[in-house]
Amino acid sequence: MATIKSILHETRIFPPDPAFVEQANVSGMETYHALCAEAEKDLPAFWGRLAKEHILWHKPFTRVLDETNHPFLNWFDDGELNVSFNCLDRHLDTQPDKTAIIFEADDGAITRSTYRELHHQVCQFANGLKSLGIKKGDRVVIYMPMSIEAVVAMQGCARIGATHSVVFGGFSAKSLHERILNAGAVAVITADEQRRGGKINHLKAVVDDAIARGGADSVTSVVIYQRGAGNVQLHVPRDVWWHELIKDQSDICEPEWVNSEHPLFTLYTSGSTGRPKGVQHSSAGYLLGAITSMKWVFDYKPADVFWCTADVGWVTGHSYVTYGPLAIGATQVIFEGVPTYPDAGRFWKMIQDHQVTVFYTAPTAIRSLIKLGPDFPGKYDLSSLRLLGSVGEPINPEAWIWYYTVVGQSRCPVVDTWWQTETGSHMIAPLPGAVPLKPGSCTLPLPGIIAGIVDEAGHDIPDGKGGFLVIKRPFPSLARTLWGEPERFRKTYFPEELGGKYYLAGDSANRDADGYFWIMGRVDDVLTVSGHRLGTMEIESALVASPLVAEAAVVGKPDEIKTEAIVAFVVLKGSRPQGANAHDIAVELRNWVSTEIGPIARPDEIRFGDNLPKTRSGKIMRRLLRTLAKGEEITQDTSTLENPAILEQLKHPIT
Ligand code: 6R9
Repeated sequence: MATIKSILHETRIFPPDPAFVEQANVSGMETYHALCAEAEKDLPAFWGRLAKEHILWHKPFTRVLDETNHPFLNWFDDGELNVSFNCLDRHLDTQPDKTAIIFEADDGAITRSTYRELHHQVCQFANGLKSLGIKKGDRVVIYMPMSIEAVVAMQGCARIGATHSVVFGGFSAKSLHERILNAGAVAVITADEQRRGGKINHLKAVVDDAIARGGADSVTSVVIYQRGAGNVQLHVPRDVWWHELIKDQSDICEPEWVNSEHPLFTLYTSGSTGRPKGVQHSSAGYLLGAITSMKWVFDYKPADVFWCTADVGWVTGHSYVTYGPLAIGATQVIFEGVPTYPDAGRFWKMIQDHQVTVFYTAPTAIRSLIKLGPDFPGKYDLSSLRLLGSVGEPINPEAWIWYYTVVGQSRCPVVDTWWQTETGSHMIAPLPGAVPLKPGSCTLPLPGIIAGIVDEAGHDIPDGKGGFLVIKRPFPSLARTLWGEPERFRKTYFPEELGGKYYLAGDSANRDADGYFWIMGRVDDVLTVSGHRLGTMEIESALVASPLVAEAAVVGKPDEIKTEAIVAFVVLKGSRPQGANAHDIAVELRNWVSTEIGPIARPDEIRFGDNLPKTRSGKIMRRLLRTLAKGEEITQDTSTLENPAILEQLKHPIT
């Protein structure tokens, strides 16, 4: 049986503070266990109860789960609702004047929208879309900067039943073109420009370039939100300014009632190989996952100021900016810029200024802020914070400890949330008023999520040995298919070899004796070293535990004796070492890993860079590093790479 060896030994444990437990939405382990037991006893009854409690239905459902056509499942399938109605109209009687969004621009300017105002903005814009002939079932591509308008655009589509497909504003014309074609979009919503870190990015020009590449005749309208000076080439009648479009529109727009399973959005995820996949989500099941996780994992309270730093171009920005926080009626912060502009204290200053209580960001941001400004949090008053979250990659235990002690002042639980574009909402994450935390572990599955670890044949692997992470039973927020590619959906996520019933996440993981999950990385990233299969994450975490190291990525390169040799790409907290100094530090770090976790994990080679190659959502691109480790030229698509210049530094081994 091919298990994956776990070599990380993390023993620190942080039980929840009694005061936090007392006020928590899910308070104490007994309550958590009771919810899990309710779900295990009768899974459809459990989700059916929650769907009735948390969603406003236009037409109530009578059936919860239909598995006849597995893996293409139907949830609540005779019910009707509108997601935008559930995010906006439901608050109009109870809290119309509550601030829904506090928007902070790159230059610090602040704009606010109450629930009443946001409702008006969405209705007007939805009427504008209708005036362009856009209707239920049409696909609309959104290519916008972080802004209140980006949320309005998404909610506006949801209001009229159009399926949106957001493309991150940093993607190239080529990627945008591919996505427009794949979706068969009838419209693109964009802006003249985007401002991040003091730099201007001309979005509309990229849209023009993408459409000019041909085959995009389905696109009959381009709507442009004016963020900057408005210097764009207008292609009339195709192009229309946002402010012109909404000028005479009514601020009342009756929502389009759609079936539970109506596609709310598709979102392209690149994966490590192959063409991007258009992950397609439902309306009701998706919304339910966003709402329950806001309450369980973020322990949402009406007085919270919630801030998820993700761009709406990623799933995190869908579930925890556009949909989850609005559906539960939260006040949230939306930020246009980057964490390091004007300096590495920006996040902390914004937490202070807006009195943020729940803060959710990615390990890549945490690690880069440790490198660039470890003392910055101390300059600001962070006493409003009560909960911290992490998402996107495994958070190395040392980065976790910094986040917990320096940012959270050892007062705020850290929720490390494991989930994916495909799962729609959190899957494995601590409920902060119940589950004791272990740095580096995303802890236990949410109630109703039946997770497991299996080998290549789909058999359970004993605790303590790593294998493939799967979800064994259906849950409402899972993607329904890949846009236009149902067979690819089945083969990728429900492979025959595993029996066809389990959702295969594509990550490797290990479960400890307490049932805690430890994500070891993508399955493609597992190394085979002298007959042992090792997850890259654990070696990286050992490196990051060294006082010298800010970030590390580990890959394998073919080796005649060991099968694979371990190559570590390392970013130091100080500057990049050169010459003999680099050589000495490399020796020191190799020995460090050897003493920390054992000689088996000792890197054969270390290379230093000022940064690591990352995707635009901040994930380390290990496939490029594998090519560099082998000494080969890069032929892969690097269009999603945030910082291509880094590759040059990482090309050569230290001599
Ligand atoms: C939400 C999101 C999904 C992949 C996933 C895994 C990695 C995300 C993680 C994590 C360890 C966490 N990942 N959260 N790994 N711990 N808390 O990031 O979606 O962009 O689709 O990426 O990200 O490898 O499979 P997506």
